[in-house]
Amino acid sequence: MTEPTTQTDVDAELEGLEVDAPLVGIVMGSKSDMPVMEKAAKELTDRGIRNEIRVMSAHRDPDMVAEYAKNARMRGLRVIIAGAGLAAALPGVVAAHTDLPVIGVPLTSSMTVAGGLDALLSIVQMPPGVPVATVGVDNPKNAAALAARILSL
Ligand code: RP5
Repeated sequence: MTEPTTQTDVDAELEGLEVDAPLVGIVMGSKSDMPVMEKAAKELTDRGIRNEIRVMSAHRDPDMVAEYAKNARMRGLRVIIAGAGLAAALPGVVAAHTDLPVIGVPLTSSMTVAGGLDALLSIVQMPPGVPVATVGVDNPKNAAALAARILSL
């Protein structure tokens, strides 16, 4: 690729970048969450919405989560879907580091208590001023549908 030399060239370059940039970031706390969370990616892709999917744990990779969330808006993301089980801090920590809308997906896992109520309460009970929109347990498809509605605003 040659260096752009005029404003028109620069605009064309930026437009090209935007075309390829994902609009929705999907993150989850563990590889073990992937079989459920990839349904959000499928739903978005079926709707023609560009997305990316990443594994990062609020507890095991806190620096990675902070960096991802802080850079999200600059990278062109407009909504972040975050799924986690157990003490599901990931959606809240992402919301603490970005002003983009964050949709939390409570997940069941091998050590789940009360059918995912542990993760549900961890995600939905955010302090005032740091909201996470929360969908039902193991329901990433609804998170994708909500992301689509937010993008349509
Ligand atoms: C959470 O702990 C993850 O989101 C996952 O749902 C659960 C179990 O993680 P693994 O032990 O399978 O990595 O942080």
